[in-house]
Amino acid sequence: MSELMEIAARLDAAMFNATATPQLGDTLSVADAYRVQEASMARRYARGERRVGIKMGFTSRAKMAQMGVDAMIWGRLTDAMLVEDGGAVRFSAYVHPRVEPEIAFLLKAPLPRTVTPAGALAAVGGVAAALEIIDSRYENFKFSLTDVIADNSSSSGFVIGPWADPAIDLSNLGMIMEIDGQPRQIGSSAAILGNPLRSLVAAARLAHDAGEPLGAGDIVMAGGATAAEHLSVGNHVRLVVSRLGRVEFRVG
Ligand code: OOG
Ligand code: MG
Repeated sequence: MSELMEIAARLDAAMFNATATPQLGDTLSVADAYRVQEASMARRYARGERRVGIKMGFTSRAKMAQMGVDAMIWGRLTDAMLVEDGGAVRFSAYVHPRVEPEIAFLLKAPLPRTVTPAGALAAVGGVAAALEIIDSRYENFKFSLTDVIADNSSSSGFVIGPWADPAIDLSNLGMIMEIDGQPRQIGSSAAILGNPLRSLVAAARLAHDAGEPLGAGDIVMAGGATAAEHLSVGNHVRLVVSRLGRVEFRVG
């Protein structure tokens, strides 16, 4: 097995067994880190998981500042990561899960590599309030840029509220994330690159360059609008996005 395949197997096992693994350090190039991500995802597809879209990361200053990483990243989403709105996740399935407020897009048409925000919007069938459960497979939730890329950008779970009309102006929607009824993060969709549609534009380019262009039915998570919050057993997490709606889940 090549070194990249060995790292992919180690990260996949850390995810599967919900056990932290040591950081890789800055030993990989960005291109090799994405090769590791692709190889670790191939292991999941081989176990029957299906790719349903992609997630963008570090599209807001709040997220970059919290994690000390200042470049945009992306990762693959599978059907096994989808948590039903109002449903529950098992804390024991994760290493040290966190949650963050996001906006999700559902595509009704393919996106070319290069597209304007208005062009991207024309391919959107629905937009929704969404929560991302991130779970770094690295010890202490600490990583370098290439570490986190190799680890599928900490993708772990995602919850999507009812799809709303994409004609809603997404540039400045209030977002309140509550845990157990207490507001814990308050922000705006403007924190996501000024408008989450810009994240969709970037997603189209990155997915295309990886040889996996975005198509009808794909989901794109635009990235956290605020810092993430730690999850604990028993938590009830709820996000309300003005005009878009709400989404929630429990931790059992
Ligand atoms: C990396 C993933 C970043 C986002 O929305 O910015 C991310 C992490 O913070 O563990 O999902
Ligand atoms: Mg995220």
